[in-house]
Amino acid sequence: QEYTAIKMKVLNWGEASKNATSSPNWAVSADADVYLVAATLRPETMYGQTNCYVGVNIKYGAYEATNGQIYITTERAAKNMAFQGNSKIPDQISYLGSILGSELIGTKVRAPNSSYDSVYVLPMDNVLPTKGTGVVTSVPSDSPADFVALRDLQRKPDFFKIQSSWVEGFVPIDIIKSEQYGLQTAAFLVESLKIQSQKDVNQIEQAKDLGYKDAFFNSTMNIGKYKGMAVQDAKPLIRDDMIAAGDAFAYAEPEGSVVSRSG
Ligand code: ZZB
Repeated sequence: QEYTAIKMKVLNWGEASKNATSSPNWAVSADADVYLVAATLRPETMYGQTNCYVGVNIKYGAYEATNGQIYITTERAAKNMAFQGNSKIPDQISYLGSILGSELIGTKVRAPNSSYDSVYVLPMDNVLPTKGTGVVTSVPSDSPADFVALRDLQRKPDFFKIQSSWVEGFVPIDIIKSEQYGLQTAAFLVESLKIQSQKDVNQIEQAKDLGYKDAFFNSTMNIGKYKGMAVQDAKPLIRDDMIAAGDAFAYAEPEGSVVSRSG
């Protein structure tokens, strides 16, 4: 599986990271260049990022990349990156310390290409530790899972132990135009499949499949440099632009290494 790894630079560490028992010294040193790295199959949707998701119980690590920057991912992803030439120590992880997902909540990061200057790290139930980097960037306009998770957080901030200011005002953006679903594909699919919450994992999976197909075959860009172009054609161009800008890098996952919900 060929992903695009999106570099979300840490702008401000949240309170939870400071109180962490495992409080890592790499995070405390103010001028460290630290990024949460999110794996995506949809680089063309980065204009619509409103937040970033982690799993609260997932253990993340900080790893030094070839370029000296610090990447936060799961250990599994760091190993894959090392084999793909993206570790300070060739072919081996360059481990600096660990941090729990719950300790990342409330941290403010830069989401490259997004219309929002900075976004918050938030909890999502369905983040798989065995897929991608364990960090998911959220595009609620086009990803049903992201839409539903953000809506849950906006409805019940206290239940999810987040501050409402981390989700208030983060409105899904019209980034892609679908012939069938309009400018808000995720909302359309969530509504028509009657998805209530993050717990409806099977319907979310179904909505995702419909969303992928429609975006690839029947949609055009509604924003950015390639506005008006078919998504299918814009996708590799936007990916290349982001890599050239230093906002992303290629990340591949060996076939069969991913434990998916659908088996
Ligand atoms: C941004 C995005 C925008 C995504 C979109 C999808 C969509 P798949 O399809 O099952 O192979 N993702 C990445 N890592 C994880 C993880 N560890 N746990 C849970 N979800 C994860 O999965 C690839 C997609 O699942 C990725 O692409 C990411 O969300 C998420 F508009 O990134 B995507 C219709 C889908 N639209």
